[in-house]
Amino acid sequence: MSYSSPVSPEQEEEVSQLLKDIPDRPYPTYDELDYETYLKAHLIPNRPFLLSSRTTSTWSSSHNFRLPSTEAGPSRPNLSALRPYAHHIVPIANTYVPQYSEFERTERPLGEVLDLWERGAEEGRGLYVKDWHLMAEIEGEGRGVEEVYEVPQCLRDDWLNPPYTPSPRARSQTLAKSTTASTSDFRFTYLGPPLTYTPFHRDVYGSYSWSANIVGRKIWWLFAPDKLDKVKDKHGELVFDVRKLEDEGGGVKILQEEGEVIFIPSGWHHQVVNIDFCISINHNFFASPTLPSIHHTLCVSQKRVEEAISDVKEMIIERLGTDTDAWEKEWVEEVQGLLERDAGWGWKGFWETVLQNLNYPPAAENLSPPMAMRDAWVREVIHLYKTRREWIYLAEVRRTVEEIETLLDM
Ligand SMILES: O=C(O)CCC(=O)C(=O)O
Ligand SMILES: [Fe+2]
Repeated sequence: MSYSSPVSPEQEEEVSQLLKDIPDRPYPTYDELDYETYLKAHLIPNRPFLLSSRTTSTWSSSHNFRLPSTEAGPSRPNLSALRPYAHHIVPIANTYVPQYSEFERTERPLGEVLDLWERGAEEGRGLYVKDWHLMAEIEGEGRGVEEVYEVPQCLRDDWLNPPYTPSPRARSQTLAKSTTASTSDFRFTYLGPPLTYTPFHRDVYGSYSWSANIVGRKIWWLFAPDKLDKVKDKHGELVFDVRKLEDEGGGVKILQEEGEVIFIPSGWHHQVVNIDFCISINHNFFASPTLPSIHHTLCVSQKRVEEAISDVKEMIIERLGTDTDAWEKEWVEEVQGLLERDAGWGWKGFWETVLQNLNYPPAAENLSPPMAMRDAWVREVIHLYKTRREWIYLAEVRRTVEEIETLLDM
């Protein structure tokens, strides 16, 4: 059985409206991108690009997950090819039920969602499987991710995810990373019917992301950090859906064709709508050129946490007084605990990730920035960190930073 399309005439109309007036792409699309161009024209200046479908044409998923379309155009999804993963418990957003600044979220076995889509059930129409850790699941089951994809060469210097290996990961390799934040896995798979979407957002930690369309096409709206003036509501808050705004908020609109990979710069807001039934794979990631902006994003997140719990600071001061610095140590630790829950990591995770990637560079030298440049970015963030009071009060983190300094001969 395959996907039976329950798209209503209204939805078809919506799709054709979305496809109207797609402007020319203001960013390059490469058949092949050498590392030097990637670094100098995109990573460092933080500029988007796309890779053509040539990049993904050799991926297993490009063959297995696609059923040829009846007409010229994008493929249909081969849902039967996803059955081997039916037992994975996957996060699902119901895009028909917005909730606060997200959608209603549930977790279900993938097989149940595939059933709904194959039956053409009404209930399945707005469901979007997102943030499914397919690669981690495959590796956890002792197989290699080559059964799905291959990370493009220039994107292998990835400091946030386990280093790319096509074949099954040796147990020792999985364990080596297990004490650091970089074990956290940001290799996601997304699948959903036409018009399911991801609301306007910026990616975790201020990371970059790349996203490959295995099946179907997506429309992206991209907003550079200095282009956010038209995407705020009357309270000054960022909107949920830029399609509701005049001129769609003035973002750069891009139609990403099947097979193409898009690169989203660090700190850029974006929104994504699936035009066809889509299966896509993305990585959130960063590398040494992004360290200063990741550092900055963590500082901003920390400030927000501090403001949210300023009453706790008063309570600590009341209890311990200000004669010694005991209150400040407790406050700094309290803030880190909440930061880890709120932002996903704190300074411990940040510096352990840096150390880990210096000790075990994830990509070959010719696919990474020159060592002197890498070290200069690391030095820059060490210098910034040393002006913070966490440098004084978080002793364990200080030892990690000192280990990094030794590595860099500082
Ligand atoms: O494809 C989607 O729905 C969202 C992808 C996304 O936000 C990303 O790759 O950063
Ligand atoms: Fe994103």
